[in-house]
Amino acid sequence: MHPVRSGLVVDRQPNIQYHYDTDVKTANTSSLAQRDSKAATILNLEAERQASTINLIASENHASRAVLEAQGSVLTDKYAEGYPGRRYYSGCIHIDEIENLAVERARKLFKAEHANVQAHSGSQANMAAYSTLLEHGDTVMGMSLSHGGHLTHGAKVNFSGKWYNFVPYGVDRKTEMLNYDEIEKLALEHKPELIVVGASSYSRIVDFERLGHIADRAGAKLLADMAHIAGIVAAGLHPSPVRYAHVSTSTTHKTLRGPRGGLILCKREMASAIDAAVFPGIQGGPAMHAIAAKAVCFFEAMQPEFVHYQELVLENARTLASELQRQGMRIVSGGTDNHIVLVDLSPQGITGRDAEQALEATGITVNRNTIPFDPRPAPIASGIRLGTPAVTTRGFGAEEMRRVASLIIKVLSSAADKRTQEQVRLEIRDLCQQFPIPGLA
Ligand code: DSN
Repeated sequence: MHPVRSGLVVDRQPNIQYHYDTDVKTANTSSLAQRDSKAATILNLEAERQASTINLIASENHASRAVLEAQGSVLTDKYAEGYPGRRYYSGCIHIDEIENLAVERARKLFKAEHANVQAHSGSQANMAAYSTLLEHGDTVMGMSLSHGGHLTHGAKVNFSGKWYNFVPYGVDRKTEMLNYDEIEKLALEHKPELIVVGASSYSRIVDFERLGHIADRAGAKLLADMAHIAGIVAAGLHPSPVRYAHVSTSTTHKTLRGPRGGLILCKREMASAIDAAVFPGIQGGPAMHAIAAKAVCFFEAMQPEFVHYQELVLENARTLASELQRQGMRIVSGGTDNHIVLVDLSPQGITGRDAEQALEATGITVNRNTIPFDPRPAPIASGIRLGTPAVTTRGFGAEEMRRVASLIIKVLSSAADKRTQEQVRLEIRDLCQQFPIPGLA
């Protein structure tokens, strides 16, 4: 056991015991259970873990039963290298239909001239975009990982940082928000071929229009990675980058609430180059079951209830941030405009890692996160990143968010002893029982 300055006690080798006594209808594993009981048991345990804990990981969500069905379908079996109408395999008649459906829906949803739905992930979407827009060694500007950017925006350990000359930009020290004048200054100084905008832990509106102007002035292209905010953009509640960026990339499983996967949107004149960069450039056969699930996700995102869902995601994030603030926590940048709440734990003297572990032990899942100008390395970090997409899908509203904030404070408070932790754990279990996960119900 290792006491930290605040008095928070964290087990360094946690043996987290989940108590799965909720009445969960677990994943549909009947055939699996007969065929492979070990794998089935693990899947059921994961379903129960999700059902009986509060998921505040900002990049996660709960996909609908329809999305899960499409993903677990017969399309798993089909090879389809190539694109609709020009495949390297026969038997692709329905594969073409489903990919065309996904492409058309993505284009309509985001008002894009072209969509590629084959990228297996957000990282591969970015890799394909870079290989279309850049030569190895080119200069690129991207938001520093430690200020909220992404691994593929130039981190030294990633292909992006190894193959391209990334010049990082960050947030303003005082406001902890993007400073567009500074970005412009840097762009005019370095004259990059590309400016990448997008983030994994930035909770404020991104002014894509302004960044488009900056890129134009610097003679650069603009790539917008909207993975985190794609669902909010689709709902019209955050400005869309699609008009301003030469290429926009995304994942489909965060606020967009679809299957795990990538998406690329671009102007018509770049369509063939982007498609060729994905296949045969960096990928072989597309994951057609995931593409079918993306088609379903885009359909769901076009429904009026999806806009309402995103409104609640934003409202819940604001409630969580203001309640944590009211109870003495420091929120990076002073608040949130999206689904993310970045909490700076340095005033409490708690590390992100300790907070993450203490919260997990009581049934609240978050991730440790560096804060801008963090003196601690990423594996320890001074903050935690919270997000509201998953709990909002479950039906949490303002009242539940206020309760969640109080539970977080209780767990992280110096007074949290074993008895308090057990009380919190039971309260979380009760709360979760009232809000079943739609895909598991
Ligand atoms: N790892 C994702 C996140 O958690 O934000 C980004 O790819």
